[in-house]
Amino acid sequence: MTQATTQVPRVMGIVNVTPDSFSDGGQHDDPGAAVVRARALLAQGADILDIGGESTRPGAVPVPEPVEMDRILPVISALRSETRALMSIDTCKPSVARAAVAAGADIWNDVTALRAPGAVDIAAELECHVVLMHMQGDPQTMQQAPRYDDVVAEVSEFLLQRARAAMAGGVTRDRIWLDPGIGFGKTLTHNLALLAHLDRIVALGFPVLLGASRKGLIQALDPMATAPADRLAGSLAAALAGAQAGVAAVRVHDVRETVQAMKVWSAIAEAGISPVR
Ligand code: HH2
Repeated sequence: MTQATTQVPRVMGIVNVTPDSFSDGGQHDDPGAAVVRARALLAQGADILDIGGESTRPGAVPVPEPVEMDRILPVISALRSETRALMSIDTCKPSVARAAVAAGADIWNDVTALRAPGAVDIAAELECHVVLMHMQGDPQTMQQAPRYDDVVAEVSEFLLQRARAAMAGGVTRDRIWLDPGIGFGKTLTHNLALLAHLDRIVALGFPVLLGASRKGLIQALDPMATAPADRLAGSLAAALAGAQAGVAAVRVHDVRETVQAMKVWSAIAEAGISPVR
């Protein structure tokens, strides 16, 4: 196995402060439990914590803004007082992003790629990093009949357009991350095509975030994996495909195992480019 660089993807640990997330909904849905979970992920080696108060799983019902704020703000404030680790807020609501950044978040992770009214202006004003993710449709309907002529080309074009819109609105280029949105309005075939051609998303010239952890595509390939917690091996396989393609970060539930997989992957990659003496 050889590759031009051995950039090791950073590991973003997922902290869902939600009762209904597809994988861990209800496990950390009070702020105290979420802070305990976040500390554990940092101890396991997470570089970034992604804190979310609204599920985006297929069929998820939108959460009112005050509820989302009550879930995430105490978690971000508590963590900011004790860690310098990067924190992202997983929200599509500009008002929630604004409050989260005021409480200490560094990154706005937006699965709608700043398409809400006023979102680009607020992102520019906040001067935070932004993750622009591709999604076809919305969470309530996105898995009903996703269609593309060329999924890799269309996702790439969308991401580039959103990056241009963000830059035109004042978000600086160095603050923009892209994400192909695995599982967001995509069939198994679409997800696999994107995973196989991640290098084309990386080639757009922005850091890429990959989120495949415990997602439905793993169960589609391994029907025994009905429980999301039983999708660790498939999640690692997808994360390693991302590492090989040069993604900047992977968004995962299983931080310790992912950190270990990345250590082994990067050691092998280093050995492949170092002279053997
Ligand atoms: N996936 C989920 C949520 N947010 N953000 C980015 N940038 N990329 C992703 O792939 C992504 C995301 C869905 O996963 P999860 O948070 O575990 O579930 P839920 O949305 O049900 O809370």
